[in-house]
Amino acid sequence: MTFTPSNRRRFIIYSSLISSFLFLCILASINEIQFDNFRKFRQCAFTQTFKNNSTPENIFLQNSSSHSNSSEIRILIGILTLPDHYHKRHFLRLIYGTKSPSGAKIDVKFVFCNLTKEDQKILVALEIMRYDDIIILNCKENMDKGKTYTYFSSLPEIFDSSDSSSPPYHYVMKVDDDSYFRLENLVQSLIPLPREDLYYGYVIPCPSMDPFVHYMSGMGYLVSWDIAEWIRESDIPKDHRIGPEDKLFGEWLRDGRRAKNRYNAKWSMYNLPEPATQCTHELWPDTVAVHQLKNQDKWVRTLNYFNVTKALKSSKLYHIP
Ligand SMILES: *[C@@H]1O[C@H](CO)[C@@H](O)[C@H](O)[C@H]1NC(C)=O
Ligand SMILES: *[C@@H]1O[C@H](CO)[C@@H](O)[C@H](O)[C@H]1NC(C)=O
Ligand SMILES: *[C@@H]1O[C@H](CO)[C@@H](O)[C@H](O)[C@H]1NC(C)=O
Ligand SMILES: *[C@@H]1O[C@H](CO)[C@@H](O)[C@H](O)[C@H]1NC(C)=O
Ligand SMILES: CC(=O)N[C@H]1CO[C@H](CO)[C@@H](O)[C@@H]1O
Repeated sequence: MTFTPSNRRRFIIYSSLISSFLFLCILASINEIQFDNFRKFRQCAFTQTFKNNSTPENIFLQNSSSHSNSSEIRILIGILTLPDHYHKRHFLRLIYGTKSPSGAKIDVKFVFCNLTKEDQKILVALEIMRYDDIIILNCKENMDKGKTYTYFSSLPEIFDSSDSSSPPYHYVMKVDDDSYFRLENLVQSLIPLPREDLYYGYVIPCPSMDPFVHYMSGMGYLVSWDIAEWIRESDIPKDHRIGPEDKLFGEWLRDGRRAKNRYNAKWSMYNLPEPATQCTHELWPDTVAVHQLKNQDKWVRTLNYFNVTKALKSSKLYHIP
């Protein structure tokens, strides 16, 4: 935006509005029980930052519960990928960047191991400066040699911050880069579920509908934060890291008698039927995730089916039939 004098004046007015509003938030919080203070302050501040056109009156009429409140679900979606997959990340940012569901705070982050090439040091650093959505684990890129273990067991330390919400995320996910998650539907499916000791996904083997037999498919699964903490602390995963990782994950939970809450999201999660197998399902409205989007054509058909560009505003700047 250009900084014309009138823009600048507006900017100053908004800034002072924001400051005085924050000040009032602090004042309001002082009277509350200590434990509640920070949350109230955050809600207050959060509501404000998303209003650029509020007059003082409607700032105060604005009910903070409509934006952010303590029942909001916090989810980390970790998409495991490789440092060189720049195009894939660009594409997935487009997909997940368009809309954030109400009632939830979802962070989508790309996860990989140590960088190995000189150009990555510049290119990945630039991405981080621009998007801040990358987690680099302390590991050497591998398949079935413990990346999943490193991912989950690193989270409690990475997000350990005494000033943030507790837990930092209610749920953490490991997601394949050829899966498409519909975040709105994901959140809806999580609302009634426990926020502790939960293991959620598409149960393998394909015909099984019993979430205790045996483990959730690598297309994408979700566990509550306490399970990530358990993975960090327990010897069971630590001593059993090498092998097919998602299957191992199920075995850790079985051997550690964890995840007494389980949710089988079949058939709202499924593989695309090409060719049809016992694991596949046709695209249908009741979908949380589609897997096996191995090429652009499959992505395009899927995104088209779910009307993801329906909200595109009309404008004189472009015309898309
Ligand atoms: C605002 O929220 C409070 C509870 O947090 C509720 O009692 C009140 O009715 C709400 N006001 C409006 C205008 O929605
Ligand atoms: C919190 O937000 C959720 C989702 O937006 C809403 O359904 C719920 O009523 C809110 N709760 C309170 C206490 O305001
Ligand atoms: C990853 O990189 C860090 C810092 O650059 C280094 O200390 C660590 O040893 C590396 N880990 C592996 C497994 O190569
Ligand atoms: C997409 O939009 C079409 C046309 O409006 C509608 O018939 C269809 O049900 C929508 N699909 C989904 C999955 O919502
Ligand atoms: C950046 C932003 O949110 N701009 C909005 C400010 O308010 C006007 C008027 O309501 C909107 O049209 C802008 O999109």
